[in-house]
Amino acid sequence: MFFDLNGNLLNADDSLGTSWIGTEVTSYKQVQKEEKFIGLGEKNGESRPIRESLHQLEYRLFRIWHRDDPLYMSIPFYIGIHDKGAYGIYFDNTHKSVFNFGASTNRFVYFSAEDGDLDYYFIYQPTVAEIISAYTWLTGRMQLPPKWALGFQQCRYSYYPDSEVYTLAQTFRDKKMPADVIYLDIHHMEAYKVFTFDGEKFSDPKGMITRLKEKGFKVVVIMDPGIKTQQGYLPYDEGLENGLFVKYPDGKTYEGQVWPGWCAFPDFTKEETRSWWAEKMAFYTDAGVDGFWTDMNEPASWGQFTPNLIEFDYEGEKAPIERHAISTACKWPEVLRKDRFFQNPDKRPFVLTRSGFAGIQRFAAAWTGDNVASEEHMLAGIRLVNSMGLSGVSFAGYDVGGFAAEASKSLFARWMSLGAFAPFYRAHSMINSNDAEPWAFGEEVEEISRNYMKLRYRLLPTIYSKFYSSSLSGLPISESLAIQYPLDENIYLSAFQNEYLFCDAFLIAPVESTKEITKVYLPAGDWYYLFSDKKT
Ligand code: MIG
Repeated sequence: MFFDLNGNLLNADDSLGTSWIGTEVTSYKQVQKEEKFIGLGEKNGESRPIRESLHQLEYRLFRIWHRDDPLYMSIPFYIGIHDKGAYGIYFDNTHKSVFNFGASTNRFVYFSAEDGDLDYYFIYQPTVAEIISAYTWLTGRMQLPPKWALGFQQCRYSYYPDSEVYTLAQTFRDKKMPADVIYLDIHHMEAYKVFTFDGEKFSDPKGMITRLKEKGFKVVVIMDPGIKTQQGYLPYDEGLENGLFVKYPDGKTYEGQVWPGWCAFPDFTKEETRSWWAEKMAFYTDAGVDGFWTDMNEPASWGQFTPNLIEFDYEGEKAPIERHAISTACKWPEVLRKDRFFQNPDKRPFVLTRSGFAGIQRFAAAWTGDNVASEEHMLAGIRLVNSMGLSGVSFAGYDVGGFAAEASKSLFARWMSLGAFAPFYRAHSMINSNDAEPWAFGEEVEEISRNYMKLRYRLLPTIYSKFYSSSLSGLPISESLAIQYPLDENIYLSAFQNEYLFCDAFLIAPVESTKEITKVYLPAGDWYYLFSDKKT
């Protein structure tokens, strides 16, 4: 049982306490009166990424498993809120886990893992904000990213060849739309092989990046962890020769299929692999690449069912994938943070990741992965980002405009305006989809997009300051109202569940682009209209 200093009961085990069934370990907890549960990063347990309410964890079941899951980020941390106080629980176990907040039982809530230890941290602080701060004290905080990473970013699967990339950059400038970053998705590589550029599509990568820099753009490239098993391809030969790949217990290299075909997977739980990869990064930094986008790092492979018995070195201890699937999810982005491959040690790295575990915020920003161009996904993305913020990941965003399917004009315009109030502001779209740049939806949408992009840049001093304070406190930039108003029942109503605070200053009330009017809930405090300064 956990009490505060005044004797208020915060949390207690059910009489079943902790139990084992085989290797599976479970902790059963009582539920306090009217208790709400929030957190768990990006997980929501259902088909992605619809959440029913802000207290989405109630009555729901969540599985955490490091595979190519529909929601990629695994953060086993949640916060319980009731009228006697709030607390956080961080279940420090990387095995396949379940968090059951009352699905099919009215007796208790529980969390369990298939294997491993029952190590959990119970965090008590007087406020939800301080709980998050304490949790990030433990698991780490975002390092201040370079300022350009706070600007508008344009992505597509994929922009090529180089002439198309120039045109894209020039169009932003011609149209006076502020933007800082252009992404190169997987087609920049030759046959999807990491550490290569496709010589036909990009004959002079360094020259191209220099020219883009002259236009004020940074270039971020995608990196997939799979290394094509092709003799003569240096990264494969070196990895094989030096034993840097993940192996079966009999010492044979594990191979799975991804974009390049059959691949071997670097074992990032080995220092040798990490320094090897860091050295190889010179390939990109020499060409002038400024940031890296780690994808498919769950790790994903076709079939999505990596055999359980493959082994990771785990700093010499040897551990099966269930213990260290976080190798590629966390250790890999960590490699990219290392200053050693940046010629200029003062340069702040920018890494964007799809996958991660508790603590990933130290190494990378996160985006919510493949969403769909729909009103529901637009709003769900906001809740996911807010939920990641509750779980320590401050620098997060979603694919503005929707990755799969086609956005309507109104949806795209609304998404661009909401994205201006997301920590990470990037438009992205799927291969073979229509053009989805901010000017591709007609003049009116272009004008709306430009206005919000400009507003974003006007707010940059505020946003940058908030990033700085978040790097010190661990508190989110995009903030669920449950942090400041945990006992206000209204904020949990589904009508208001999408509202959030941005940079401590703005109350954002997202609404479907099909709606002309909506009810907004104003929590306690004085509120002013942004565009008129009038008090509400
Ligand atoms: O199997 O690199 O989520 O953003 O454009 C798809 C291609 C692989 C998934 C990422 C998406 C990216 C895409 N990638």
